[in-house]
Amino acid sequence: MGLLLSTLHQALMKFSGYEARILMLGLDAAGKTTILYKLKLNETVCTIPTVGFNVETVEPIRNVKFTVWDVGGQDKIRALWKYYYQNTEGLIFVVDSADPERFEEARAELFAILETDEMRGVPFVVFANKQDLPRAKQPGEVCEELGLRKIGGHQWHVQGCCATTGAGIVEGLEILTDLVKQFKKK
Ligand SMILES: Nc1nc2c(ncn2[C@@H]2O[C@H](COP(=O)(O)OP(=O)(O)OP(=O)(O)O)[C@@H](O)[C@H]2O)c(=O)[nH]1
Ligand SMILES: [Mg+2]
Repeated sequence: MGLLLSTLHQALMKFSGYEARILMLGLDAAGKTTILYKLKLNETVCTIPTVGFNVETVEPIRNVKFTVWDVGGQDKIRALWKYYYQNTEGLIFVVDSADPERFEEARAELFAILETDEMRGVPFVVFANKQDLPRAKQPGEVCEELGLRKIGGHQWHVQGCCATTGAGIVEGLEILTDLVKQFKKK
């Protein structure tokens, strides 16, 4: 019975299209892998810089099953990001809110992603991560520094979060889910 229900559930999810491919990008050490495994395992894992990618399917959020691709953000491997754009339905862009010296670099990378054909119209959530650190900038300030209001053609939201405690992550993804649903309807 359990198996039947789970098969039915999977079929329904497929039928209703309630699955989404989510890409998670951001500069190195922003906290992407920490976010991914907080979501997947509800644990704060000890990370090393990602060379390549991690991919996990996480528990459905508002009925949408997310497959999250977390791609390494070190300068030398950012050229590989473009190979993950195809079929992306939502973007998570993670920023270290306590590293304002790199906001400009983060802004340039985000704008470059959003300008590509494959990412046209894809909604995104900026996670203003590391809000636990004393010098972290507020999400509003991160929004200003990233020039998000200048971006047209994409629905977006800025969410303050702390990957190590998990605060704010589900809230941000609930909003991304709503944006992805609207995007998929189009
Ligand atoms: N204080 C604090 N540290 C965090 C937070 N999130 C991540 N970190 C730390 O930041 C460091 C980098 O985190 P990662 O998750 O490996 O960063 P990443 O974005 O995956 O980095 P790359 O794989 O190199 O692209 C680790 O030491 C984490 O423990 C947070 O919310 N608060
Ligand atoms: Mg990583």
